[in-house]
Amino acid sequence: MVVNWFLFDKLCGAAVHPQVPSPGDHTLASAMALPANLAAVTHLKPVPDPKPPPKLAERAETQPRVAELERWATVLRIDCVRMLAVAKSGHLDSSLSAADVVAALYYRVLRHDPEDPDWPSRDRFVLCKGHAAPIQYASLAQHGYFPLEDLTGLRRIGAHLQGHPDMRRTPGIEVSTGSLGQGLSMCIGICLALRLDGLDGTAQVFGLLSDGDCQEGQTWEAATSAVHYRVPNLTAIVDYNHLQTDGTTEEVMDIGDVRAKFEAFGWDSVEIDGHDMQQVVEALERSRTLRKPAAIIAQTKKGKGVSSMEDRFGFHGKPPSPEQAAEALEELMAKLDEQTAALLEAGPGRGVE
Ligand SMILES: Cc1ncc(C[n+]2csc(CCOP(=O)(O)OP(=O)(O)O)c2C)c(N)n1
Ligand SMILES: [Mg+2]
Repeated sequence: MVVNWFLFDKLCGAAVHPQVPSPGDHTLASAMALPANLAAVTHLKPVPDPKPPPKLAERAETQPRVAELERWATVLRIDCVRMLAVAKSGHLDSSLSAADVVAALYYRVLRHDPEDPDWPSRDRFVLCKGHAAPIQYASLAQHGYFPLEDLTGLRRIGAHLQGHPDMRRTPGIEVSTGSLGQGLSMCIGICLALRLDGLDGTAQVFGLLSDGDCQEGQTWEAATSAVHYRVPNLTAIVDYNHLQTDGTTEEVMDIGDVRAKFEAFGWDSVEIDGHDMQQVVEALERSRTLRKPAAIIAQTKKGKGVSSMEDRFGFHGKPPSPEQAAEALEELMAKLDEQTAALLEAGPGRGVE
């Protein structure tokens, strides 16, 4: 492999763009006053988003708009590219595929409090497709569960951000995952534990599964048990991107009409476009009002947001080269500029859409 060290040094060594505020500037007003052009930020050091995530109480009062969530999904995608380019290892396209669902959850739907991570009544999020850990790490860091700088330690020996989520190491991780097929069973275990604590009426458990999870028999055993035990507080989201390590899901092991399968198992089951934020938010919020297990089949594209990678086979588990990272960041930064400009134009009002 030919490495463009000049470009790499440039990416890693460039100074923070002067227009990016310091962490102390975390106010909505400063975010709204920020010039839209952030395109010059092309280094690999994560920077705090000038528009910080709303706190739990704020989200309950005035929920973030769809356009805000779309912008935060881009922020998370940018973090993922940076992390993977530094680590030179990990699952980028798998993380990008899930970015919209994860942004909708952490920035709006989940009742979670980074200032009180062990709050008993919190909602639980389980990343069943644990290999997409970077997208969850980015979200946790942006919410202050741990310093943003830690993202650059992804996959380093001894670092707390390992290749797959580890509940013993990383604040905000509920369950250690990575072995495909086990996540939904763990979600049901959490639901049953919440019932014993009298919390299943308030705390919702959200599990994010992949195509590979749905190829595992254990997932369908879990689907049976969720109905058998009348679990009222479970939402399973399938990040159905139709691509895997060795080819399309249809070639590897076709899982067919996953929506119909969950329905046949007795679940409420809907199918959505997993990159349409309005649909994502509506489906997630609706699911918590149902008092039965709910499946959301999110049709997605692996690598979403990075054109060279989007919906293309061959990127699974491969980190971007310095050149690919630079190109991806340029595209995502342009998107972020566009989304920031649109929000500035729309004004600071926040409301439910
Ligand atoms: C039980 C099990 N077998 C194999 C693996 C190795 N593995 C990691 S990711 C992956 C395939 C990923 O494809 P998919 O499930 O569609 O996830 P995507 O990244 O597309 O969301 C495999 C086989 C694993 N993590 N667990
Ligand atoms: Mg897949």
